[in-house]
Amino acid sequence: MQTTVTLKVDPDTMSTMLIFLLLTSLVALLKTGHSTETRDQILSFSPKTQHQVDIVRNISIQYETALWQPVAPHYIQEETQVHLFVPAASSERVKALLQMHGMSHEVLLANANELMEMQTRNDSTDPRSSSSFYERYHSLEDIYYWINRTAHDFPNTVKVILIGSSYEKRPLYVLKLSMNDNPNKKAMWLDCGIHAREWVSPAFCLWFVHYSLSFHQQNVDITNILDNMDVYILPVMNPDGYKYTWTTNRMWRKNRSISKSSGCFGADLNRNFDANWCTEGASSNPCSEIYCGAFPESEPESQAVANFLRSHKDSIQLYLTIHSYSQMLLFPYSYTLEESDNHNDLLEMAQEAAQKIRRYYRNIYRYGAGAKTIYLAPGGSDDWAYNLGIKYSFTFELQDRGRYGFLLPPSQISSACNEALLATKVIALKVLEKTQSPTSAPRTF
Ligand code: 0X9
Ligand code: ZN
Repeated sequence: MQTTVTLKVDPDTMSTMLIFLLLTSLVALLKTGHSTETRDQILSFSPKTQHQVDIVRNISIQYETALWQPVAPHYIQEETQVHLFVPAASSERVKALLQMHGMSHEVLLANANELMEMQTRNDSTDPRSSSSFYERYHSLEDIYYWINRTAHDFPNTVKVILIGSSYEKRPLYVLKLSMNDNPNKKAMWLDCGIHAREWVSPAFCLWFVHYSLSFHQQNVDITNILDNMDVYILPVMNPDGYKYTWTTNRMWRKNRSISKSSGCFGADLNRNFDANWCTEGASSNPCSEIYCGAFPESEPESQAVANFLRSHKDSIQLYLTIHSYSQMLLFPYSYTLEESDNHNDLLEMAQEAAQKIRRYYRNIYRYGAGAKTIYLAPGGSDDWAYNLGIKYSFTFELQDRGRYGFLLPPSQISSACNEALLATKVIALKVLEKTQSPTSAPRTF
């Protein structure tokens, strides 16, 4: 049996109830606001004076924070945006310090923990999940397994080459995609994961291989590229660092070699190549995020890559290295403000790639020589490869521009990779056009 109760409330009681409801929601809101303080956060702010710059530098050194942008305290400047990862434990103190010194801040991410959890969740077993293998981030073990399985599934076109091992003795595997045995075939190189925390980078290498193997003979551009070039892909250049971001510290950048004198870990592999090594823009302090290592190629990871490129320099025409974040297409030089010999060629290629990304995906990529576009940074793999003679050399900085930074949600992997793939195709086709003799011009459909 159903009973209906009709409540009659006079206007006075009604307004008291409304006030009560409002107050309780306000308390709840305040409580939620407070609970975000117990979460790791990403703050954004811009110091306006030299004094504020000094304060921010000190905060980033003294507190257990991680600078996302710029890469090291040295680069913090007046009127430039700082993105700072602040662990829950120091969040209130850091915010108070900023406020005390007249710097207002914006919370870019209020709950970084939730995003980190989302990135490592393996929802492949969840029947409701619609994302594919390539739309998720993968542990190092999964990536090693994937490398083997890919070579096994495509025995005629994919080979695995062991080019060396990391400081902690993990294998550095390169996949070679080769669709035919044409004589004097050209090649391109693609590496990912030089910086451990830039997870969308290895995701791109996997994406590229999958796309190449799925769309060769289907898509005209990738067919042209693969029919005329072998492709060498190193999915994770810094396996020790990558592993460490999965197990211990999500914000780790460098490799994991130990410097006995300081007790600090890691050299920045992108400061360890022999290209004006350890001059302005790198640090000789082993505790710095941009530590250049003890000497050029002191790190087994950069040495393995350099050795491989040296021994294949006659065939490799294009060097591509993938980083994140900030959406940029960079080319040499980064170690000097001087222009490279083929600056205009490189500029034109980067411009065309950026224009296409804008047209097809409505995303803005900045482009230009590294030193002029971002900062002086010597010892980089792109500049070193360029000076070795690989005249088409690019660094891509993938999505986003700071909304999620290194914590790009898995749902955005596909758009980040698709636009980088488009840029790769534009540039590789241009390289073919510029390097091939007229008799062996690429096939057009
Ligand atoms: O500083 C870097 O190594 C790269 N930026 S990142 O934020 N991913 O760390 C830019 C590399 C540009 N090229 C060279 N510095 N050679
Ligand atoms: Zn990087």
